[in-house]
Amino acid sequence: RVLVTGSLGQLGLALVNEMRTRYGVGNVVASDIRKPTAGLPIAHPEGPFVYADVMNYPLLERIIVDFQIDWVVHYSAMLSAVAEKEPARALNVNITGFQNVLELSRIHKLRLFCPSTIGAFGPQTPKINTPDLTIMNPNTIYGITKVHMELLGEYYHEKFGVDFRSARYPGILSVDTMPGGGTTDYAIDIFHHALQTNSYNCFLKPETRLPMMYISDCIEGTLQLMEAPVEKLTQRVYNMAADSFTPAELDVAIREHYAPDFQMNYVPDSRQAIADSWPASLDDSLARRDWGWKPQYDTAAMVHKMWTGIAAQYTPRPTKLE
Ligand code: VAH
Repeated sequence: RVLVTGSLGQLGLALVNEMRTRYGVGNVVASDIRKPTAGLPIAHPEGPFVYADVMNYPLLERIIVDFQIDWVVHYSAMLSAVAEKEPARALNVNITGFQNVLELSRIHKLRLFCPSTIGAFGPQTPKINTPDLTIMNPNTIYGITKVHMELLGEYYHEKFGVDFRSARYPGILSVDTMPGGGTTDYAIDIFHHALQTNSYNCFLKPETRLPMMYISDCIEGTLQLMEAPVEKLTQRVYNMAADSFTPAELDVAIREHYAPDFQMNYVPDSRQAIADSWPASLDDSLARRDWGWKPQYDTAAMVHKMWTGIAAQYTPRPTKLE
């Protein structure tokens, strides 16, 4: 069975829904520090859910033993922008939470996937086609905790044989699930604002180029890496990319194809410095070579998927004729 922490987040909801479809509803145990409220897009609400704080080591071990878990996907984390606002809590959740899951993976011989991020790179990292192995030096709490995660996961693999796997995610665009306090959230917010008010105050500068990916590519790639035969993996942590775009390019795409009088304003805030420390594009050739990574959505396809998917949410359903 698989345990997914952070299962009610932007990515967790999509991963649990897809895993339950593929592996069987009862074989995917969802957990989160939040409660599964009505309105969340939970495709299989009858599936097992356990309210758990990743800081609670004994409770995590209880879940692993009672549910006979053999894979863990550790999605619990505080993302870049929120982690800068609450550093102490972010260190607890992102570092102690991961260490709990990693130690339990060692003791109970679990396969463990924990996502890293483009946020693990820093201002000195080469920005174009950033390779898997390069200067890291992130200057955000989030990035520091994710480099810690990568290094400790690799150490546990080398020293104790833990089957640890990780992929550095770009910003992820999704229609049905909302982002959780990151710097790339503008790329989702823009569609909701454009469709509600035909305008958007973007918190990043127009030319801020960041690697981005559509959520179904992210979930598909994550499952490919999780299911890959271990002998195919030449490393523990892989870059994973699809395309890169800027707020200005989104603005043009929306006005050209969907809303000609859409009004984009630029009001950069503290997230600009975070975005400026990240790469503009990634080299993910090793993921493509080792475990067959192949994204389906480029920027135009992502924009189309986001606009049509989110527009459907704002189109008032025809009221039933009395
Ligand atoms: C964030 N969406 O912005 C997350 C992600 C690549 C960025 O880690 O913090």
